[in-house]
Amino acid sequence: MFATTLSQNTSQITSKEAIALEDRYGAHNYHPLQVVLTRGEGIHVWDVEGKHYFDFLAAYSAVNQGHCHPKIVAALVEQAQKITLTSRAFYNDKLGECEKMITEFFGYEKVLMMNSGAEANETALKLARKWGYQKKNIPKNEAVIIAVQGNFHGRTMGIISASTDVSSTNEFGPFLPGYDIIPYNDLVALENSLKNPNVCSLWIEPIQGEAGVYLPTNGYLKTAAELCKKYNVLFIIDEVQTGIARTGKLLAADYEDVRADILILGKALSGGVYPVSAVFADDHIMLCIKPGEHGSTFGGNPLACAVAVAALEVVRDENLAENAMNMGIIFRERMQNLMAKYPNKISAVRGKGLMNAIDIIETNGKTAWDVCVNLKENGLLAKPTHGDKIRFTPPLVINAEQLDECCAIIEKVIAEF
Ligand code: IF1
Repeated sequence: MFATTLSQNTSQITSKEAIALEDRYGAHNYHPLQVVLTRGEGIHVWDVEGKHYFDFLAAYSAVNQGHCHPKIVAALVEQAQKITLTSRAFYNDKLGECEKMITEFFGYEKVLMMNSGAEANETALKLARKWGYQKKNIPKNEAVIIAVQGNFHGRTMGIISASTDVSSTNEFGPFLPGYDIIPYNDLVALENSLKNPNVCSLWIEPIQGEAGVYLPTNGYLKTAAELCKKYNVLFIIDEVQTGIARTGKLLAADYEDVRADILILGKALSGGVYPVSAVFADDHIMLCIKPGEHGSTFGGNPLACAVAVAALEVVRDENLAENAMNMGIIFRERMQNLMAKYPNKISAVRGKGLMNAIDIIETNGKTAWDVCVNLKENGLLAKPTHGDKIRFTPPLVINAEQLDECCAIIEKVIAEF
């Protein structure tokens, strides 16, 4: 049993004080669970009173390598004492080496490094439009991007312009034109939309994370890729949440041997240590953007590069995809048994690798939120999404013994629910 509490309150502030400060001085753009974290290590986090929790969110799958992974932190610290930011007005000794390593890691000719997942998605959309005008001869300003219902790609204006989630769009209009939004996992609707010669790209998540871990039918990605090829349309796959070993393969698209024309990564590309995102494509696409046409102050900075290389080396050296695959099988079996035992409390179990979710049936006014509060009281942190779904995405370094302990906590809380 891991040491469950830190010996003393290592922080100078109480939970109550920290929450009050955020309430008074911070925007109210989140509704966090009432827990104030001060330390993380692997799958473990502690609050300011020293209470231990298993982290089953991993910062929405940004901490796949575990909190404060020593190799990644060492890379950060070492680089931080040399040079952190040169801007792209000059070269530096880290970017080229990082670009070589990560393009070989994912099998692309080129990469454009950004910071947040949203920025990488915006970059991919701009790149696809450029390609559409230069290579598909789409009339200027007529390019159309196919998005799908239930998507989540970030919070910027260009991205929410394609959102079907009212909490992402309400009172943020007017929106960017040039999207055709079709149902997810619907190949008939997709082919109809692709027939429009002004379509430059299809843009989807291989599993819809925010929507509640929705997996498309087996073969959807493969056929979508074939249809994109047939209609000369770029296939953009957003693996910000599903990528980097989360689903049991390096990329979720690997399950169907699909290679995106434009691949988007973020989150765990840095192991949660620093904001790093990236857009991958081959030369005939990537070189449509010329010098001075796109950029970012921090994009591809030396610190980000040092961290990204270390973070990917950890994924490779610690076989995190294989572990996610194996632990995920155990986890879903435990959840399916739990659902069989309490069919009036859990209505669905979904997922791949260590990207899983359960649907909670509201009981006596108790919701998924209440389950997460009880999980917290029992030492496990998870967050509901869209009301009745609870996403379970622990760091991919979790071992069988820890997983058993965490499943026992979930089973206890559901039994008492
Ligand atoms: C929030 C959600 C998850 C993403 C995919 C791009 C981005 C995300 C597939 C943008 C980001 C984060 C954002 C964060 C919570 C979290 C989230 F609930 F919002 F949707 F994971 F499901 N593509 N997802 O999942 O990356 O700009 O944030 O670096 O906004 O509350 P980002």
